[in-house]
Amino acid sequence: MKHQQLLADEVREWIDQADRVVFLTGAGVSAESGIQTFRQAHDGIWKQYSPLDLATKEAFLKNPEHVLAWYAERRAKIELCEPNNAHLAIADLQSRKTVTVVTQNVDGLHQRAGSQSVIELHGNIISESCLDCGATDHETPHDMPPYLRYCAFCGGCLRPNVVWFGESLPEQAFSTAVDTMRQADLLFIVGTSGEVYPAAKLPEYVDKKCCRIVLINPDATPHAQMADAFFGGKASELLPQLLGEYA
Ligand code: BJW
Ligand code: ZN
Repeated sequence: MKHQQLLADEVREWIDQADRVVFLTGAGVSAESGIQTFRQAHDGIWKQYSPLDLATKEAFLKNPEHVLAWYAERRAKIELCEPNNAHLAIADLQSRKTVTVVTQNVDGLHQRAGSQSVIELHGNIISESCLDCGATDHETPHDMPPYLRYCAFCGGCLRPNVVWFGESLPEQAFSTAVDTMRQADLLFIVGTSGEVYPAAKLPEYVDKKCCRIVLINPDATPHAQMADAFFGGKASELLPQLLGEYA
């Protein structure tokens, strides 16, 4: 097995050679900003709560106040968090490469770090959508009160603009993500357990003849099988080292 330093030099060469660099990111990229991941053994959200009680349409219809209160609390925490060096290193690479971020995160931290091309696969926790007509341009009060409010266009219930289990991903976002993968010269998979579909399937769309895949995660995930290089560690330490500017 290659020493991690040799491998890092090789990845830097891959970056130099690449035009289009794509990042598929998950909760781990925001972990060091203080945002809880979902599936980690000790402190993952789904170790504390059942996804069926909070992240499904059925849960929302059964007890909207409970679901809204949980989202209001998470949103308030996220607003206090700042992008970390992983988000910043990715944004910084834009000055040298065509960079697209395909993220499962709903926290908006890539955009706050300055990334300009961000595809949000699972929506955004800051906005709301209408359960009936899907409209997303609502005047959401800043503190997002945890009681039901209604759509100004059709009167339907407003809900967090995120993708719950059993719901389809936003069509446009997913098809753009597939195209982005197909055109990638280099793909970094960062901070995702690779357990949630269809997001986890996206790396399968890269052109394996010309696109290399680099995995960054403290643990080897199922994506390790298709990766050309695996770096076991934290995104906020590894990405600045690999991408250059923050070393
Ligand atoms: C670090 C780190 C550091 C820590 N640095 N790394 C095929 C097979 C099996 C099941 C399915 C399938 N296709 C569909 C399904 C069902 C389901 C699914 O995937 N279930 C599996 C869990 C079994 N998928 C869906 O339901 C999806 N919809 C769908 O398929 O629609 C079609 C359909 C329509 C109608 C009927 C049926 C199907 C929708 C999925 C929506 C996911 N939603 C959530 C919640 C979003 C809103 C919210 O935030 O409240 O999205 S769940 C949660 O998981 C969230 C995340 O985006 C997503 C992915 O999690 P992520 O980002 O990978 O986080 P973790 O916690 O899992 O991992 C963190 C990683 O970071 C770990 O690996 C750590 O090691 C690492 N890490 N610190 C770097 N410092
Ligand atoms: Zn509506």
